[in-house]
Formats: sequence, structure tokens, C-alpha cells
Amino acid sequence: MVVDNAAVNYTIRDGVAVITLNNPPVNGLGLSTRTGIVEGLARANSDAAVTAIVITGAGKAFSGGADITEFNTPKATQEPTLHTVIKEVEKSVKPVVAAIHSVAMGGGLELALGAHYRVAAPGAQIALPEVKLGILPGAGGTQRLPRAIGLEPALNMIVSGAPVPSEKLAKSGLFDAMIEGDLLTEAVAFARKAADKQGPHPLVRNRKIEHANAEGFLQFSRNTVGAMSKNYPAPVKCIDAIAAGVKEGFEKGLAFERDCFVELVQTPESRALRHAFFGERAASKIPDVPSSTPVRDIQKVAVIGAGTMGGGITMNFLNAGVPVTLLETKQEALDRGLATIRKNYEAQVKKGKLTQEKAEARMALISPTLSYDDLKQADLIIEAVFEELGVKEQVFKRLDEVAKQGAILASNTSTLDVDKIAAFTKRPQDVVGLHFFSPANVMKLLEVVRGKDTAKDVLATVMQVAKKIRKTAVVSGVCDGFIGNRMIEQYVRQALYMLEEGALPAQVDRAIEKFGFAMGPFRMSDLAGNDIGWAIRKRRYQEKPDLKYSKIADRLCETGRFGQKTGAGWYDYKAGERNALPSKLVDDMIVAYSKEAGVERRKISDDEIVERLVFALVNEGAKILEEGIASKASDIDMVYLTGYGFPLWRGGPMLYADTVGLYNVARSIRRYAAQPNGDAWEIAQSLADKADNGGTFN
Ligand code: 3H9
Repeated sequence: MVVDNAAVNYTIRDGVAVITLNNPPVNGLGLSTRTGIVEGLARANSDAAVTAIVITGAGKAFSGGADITEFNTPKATQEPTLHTVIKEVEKSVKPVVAAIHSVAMGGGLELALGAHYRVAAPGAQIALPEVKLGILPGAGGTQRLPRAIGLEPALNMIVSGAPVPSEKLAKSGLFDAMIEGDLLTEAVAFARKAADKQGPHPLVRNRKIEHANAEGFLQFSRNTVGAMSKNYPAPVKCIDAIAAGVKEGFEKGLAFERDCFVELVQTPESRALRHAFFGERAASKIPDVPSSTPVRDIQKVAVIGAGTMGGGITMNFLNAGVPVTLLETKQEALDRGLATIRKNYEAQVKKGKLTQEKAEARMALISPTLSYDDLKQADLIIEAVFEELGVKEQVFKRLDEVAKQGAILASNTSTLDVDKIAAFTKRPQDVVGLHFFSPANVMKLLEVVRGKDTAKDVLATVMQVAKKIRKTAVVSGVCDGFIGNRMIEQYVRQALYMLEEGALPAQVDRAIEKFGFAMGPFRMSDLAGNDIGWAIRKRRYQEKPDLKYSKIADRLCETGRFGQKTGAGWYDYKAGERNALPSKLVDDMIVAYSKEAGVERRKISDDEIVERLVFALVNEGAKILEEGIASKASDIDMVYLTGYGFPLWRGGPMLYADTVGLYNVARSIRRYAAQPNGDAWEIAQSLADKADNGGTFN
């Protein structure tokens, strides 16, 4: 017999009712799924022919938890809530067995914890990952998990949100049986046996939490976790909820947990983290490239250039088990590149992050070469040579001669025109930009630059490759600087203007770091090398002679202060140290510059610094959206969260602007436009329109 609710199937097997969650992609516990479970339980309990109940999930998950898209909508609180569902499970007179496979996370695990028995297949990912969304398990997880597996392991799982493979939990008290064979068959057999036992069937809520010094442990955890999660309220709340259950018992703990959930789900931090969760997934979808687009087979990769970038790019593929042919022009450069890669792996071995064997296996995947002929077999070729159009021209013309038909030819350019690069070949459809960020083996972001002729299957393929090498890939159209660097230019422009007007580097950096950026613009520039920005500005002065830019950074560069690498930049550095020490010399130079420029220096508040830096990003981001360079605001946010150190808990510049209110953003921009140096503030039309209409970017 089969009775279907939209998101739940109900069948009977050997006298056991099988309630199968069927809400793809991950059996999220949305309203219809919850309703289906409650209906299934009622049906099974009123059917005399049914002796027991199994709850399981169809497809690739038991359940990925509450349906996050329902949060802060009426559906989230509509009955039956997950609390009600779990109560009904616990109340069931006939034993309920949760049959877990693939994924049991968040509310999915909480549902299973309400069941009388749990059986699991090996290899399932078990987690309470709510903390990663800025919330806490809100359907009893903080109360039942410590009762199931013990206080310390439960607290670790809840506070980290990290998944644990089911086999590692085999003896934890969470599962009644691990099942190697067919999960459903064995779960039904288990349920039939359970039905033979005299009731009442066991409930996790009735177990005791045993710990020699629970109070001491919880206080210690609170201190440690509190110090590590400064801008995130959820982790400490998790501990508070666990502590409430330990101290005051299950029911009071549950009520406290519920209150904390309601509070946290409305915080800007949770909104930001959920935005990042969906933003990451949305970034992989390109509006006019359907998921059914065929992809090219990428087995062999080649990288041209064994410098810092080329080496880092190579490591990504080695780490994913993909062989790489690494090309250089001179043996010496090739040897140096290989030695650096080896050194990086050795460092990981030393830290215990990698075994020596694995390091050797990865090194063995490199085929070093000095000959373009060795690139003939490569399916994907990425160049990371000197950032100069003439050099790229030579490389791509040569590639056009040697690369096999259908090979993808990628440039790691960060500023050059990908269409011009594509035009050096007779196959522009196969050319794409793959802009990695330094250090390329570490940074998550990959800007995929779509040329005007780039084929859709090339895009679909590189997005898949990005996933394989664990990058967050965001598609950008062709423009100067693409998404990330085009925006950062406006941010840096404001930072320099503020020096001219009255601020000093340390104040600017301090203000924006307090806002949450990993590093302020001047410390960042000293790290990257001030000469890099100088070279770009020199090009700009020629290309856009009308663009006004403070010359203060050029002054600094003229004195040879290129940053950490020269031991002096915006800051002073002691030999061998990276601490940025405010420089009297530079500060005097800045003050003198203002005087020369006829600017009367004024006190600039930290609030103004933050607004001008962040709104400069937002305004340029809006223009990037208008021009279709980015297809959605969340793509811009992902670029900034994964590549530019924007604070995750603020969700990226565009979400931050939405949070502040676009009316307020536009008002500030117009105010700055009326001040000296206001020419940098031409407001984006779309931003102005949204501000007028009460719109948002996200
Ligand atoms: C919770 O449970 C609260 C409770 O404690 C209390 C309630 C009162 N909801 O990651 P993928 C979508 S909070 C809605 O690419 P994978 C995802 O957006 C929840 N949608 O697949 C994507 O959609 P699309 C606690 C969800 O195989 C698609 O599924 N749970 C949810 O690499 C595929 O996702 C979590 O935090 C959801 N819960 O990984 C788990 N989950 O195709 C979060 C996924 O349109 N999820 N989607 O882009 C994950 O960690 C991974 O998705 C998972 C699968 C490991 C499950």
C-alpha cells in the first residue's frame, strides 16, 4: 500500500509502516514534510495491521535538517512544527526506528534523536551544523545529543557544527545498530523485533547526563568558545542551552533552547551566514548555462609558469589527485618552482596536516617541462605568466598551435582583457579567465572570467573543476579588474583621499579592522607590495587621464617604500618581523602632502572611514550589477567574503548595504559627493532607484 503526501511516502512492509521523507534535494523538514510525518505516524498507530514504524529518507539524505528557506516566514512556525513532530514520534505507542543513511543533519538528526531506536548505515554524515548558520539546534539537539553520546563529545559536535561519520559514532550510544547490508530491509527487521519487546520503548530524553564535573567543564568551554567566536553569538548560546539542560533538566533546557533559537534566527549574524550558505550555492549557477549543459572531460591539466601563482595553482590540482604538467621557460625557474611546492608540502607534513607518503604522491603527479610540445595532451591549460598583454599574446599564440582541439585555454590574468587574450587564438570559444587569488593553494575564491565568445560548456566545465579543487567560483564578465579588483580600486581610492583630508594609515586600518576586515588597506598594501598598485595606477593615468586619484601613494613609492619586502611601506618594519609600526616619517610626509595640496586637514571619525570604504565597494558593486558583470548581488558578496577578508558575519558588502538600508547608503553617498574629492562618488543609478523605492540588492 502506498499513500503519498507531496513530500513523504507511506508504505507498509512486513507489517511495518515505512515513512520515507521525499523532499529533494536533501529532505528538508519543511511544512509539507512535517505534516506528512505526523499523518504517517497517526495512520500507522491507528492501523491494527502495523506493528512498528520506520522513518527514513529517499535519495541522497536521511534529512539535511529544517528547511532553511522557511526561516523567518510563517511556514516555519506553522503546526506541526518540528517540536510537535518529535513529540508525536516520542508519543507513538508503536516503536519508531530512524533508519539513517548519507546525511542526518540539524533537524534531521534531532528527529532521529526523538525516535525510540536509531539504526545507521556506515558513511553517513552526522552533524548539528546549526551554529554555521548563526543559530543553535532548535528542536532538542542541545538536550538530546548530550544524553545520547555524552556531554563532552556532544558539546564539541554542537559548537563546531562539524560532521562526524556514522561509523565513528557506532559505539557512542547514538545508534542501536550499524547496518552493513540493505538499510531498509534490516531496519524493518529491527523494528519488527522491537515491536515484540514489552513497552514502553526507550527515549533519549530519559537518559541521564553523566559527568564528573559538568559545571567546571561548561564554564571552561564557555570561556574558550567565547574568546574564539567574538562576533558570533551562537556558539556561546549553544553552551548556555546545554548547561540549562544539565542544571535544570530536560524540559527547562528544551524551553531555554527554543527561546535562544527564536532570538538567534533573527540576528544579522545568522542572516549573513545563511546568505553566505545560499550565496555559495547560487554562485555555481549561471543564469543562461543550464545544469544540463554537457561538460568536457578534464583528466590532465597543464600550468604555464612555476612562480608563486603558477605553483599555488598547481598545488590545487595535485591536492585533488589531478596530474599537472608544469611548464617554465628556464630550468632554473622550473627547479625553483618545484622546490617551493615541495617546501609547502613539507611544511604541512611538519605540522601533521599531511603524511609524508601523501606529500610524495602529490609531488609525483607533477610532470615538469620546458617544452610546449608536452602540453599536447592537456585538457585544461592555465597560464600564470607575467601580467603583460604582449607576454600573454606570445603564450596564447603558442598554445593555439600546440593544444589539442577542445582543450580549455585559461588565463590567470587579474586585470587584462580576456577578450583580447582570446583573440590571440583561433578558438576564442575555448578561452576563459581563471583568476586565482594569492596564495592560490589557500584562498577559496576563483573568479571565472567569461569572455564574449567563451562557450557555455567551457563555463560549465570550469565551474565543475572549481568544485573539484574546492574553490568558490564566481563568474565575472570582462571589465577592468573584474568584480573584486574593480571594487577594491574604489575602496583604496577613498582610503588615499582620507589620508589627504586628515586621517593617518594606522587610523584607517584600525577603523576598518574594527568593523571586521581581516586587514586594513594600508597593512594589506604593505603585504602585497605597494609597487603593484603603483604600476596599475601608472597604466590608469594613461588609459583614463581624467580619473582623479590621490597621488599620495605615488609619493610613498617614489621613496622606495614598497612594503614588507623592502622593510618599509606605509609602516615601518623591524628586520624579520611583520608587525606594522606607525611611521613618523610617513605620517609627516602625509601631513606635508596635504599642505602642499592646499587641503586643511580635519579630524575624520572612524564611522566616516568605515562608511566611505564600504560604501565605495557597494556603489561600484551596484554599477557592476547594472552592467551585468556580476549576475547577482550575492555573487559580489561571495567574492568579498572568500577573497577580500570582508567579515563573514556581515554577509558581504551588498548584504551589509541592505542591512543598513539603501536609503541610508544613498544619503551618505550624496553627502560625500558634496565634499572635497566628491568626484569619486557618482551614485549608481540602480542604487539610487532602489533607495527611492525601498528596494534591496538581495
Ligand atoms: C535546522 O535544522 C534547525 C533545527 O535545529 C531547528 C528547527 C526548528 N534547507 O550543499 P548542496 C539545498 S537548520 C533548505 O549543494 P551537498 C541547497 O541549498 C538546518 N535547502 O549539496 C542546495 O540547493 P540548490 C541544519 C537546503 O550534497 C541543495 O540543497 N542543516 C538545506 O554538497 C544541495 O545542497 C544544515 O545546516 C536545508 N537544510 O551537501 C545542513 N540543505 O540545489 C545544510 C541543503 O537549489 N546543508 N539545501 O542549490 C548542507 O550542509 C549540505 O547541503 C548537505 C548536502 C551536506 C546536506
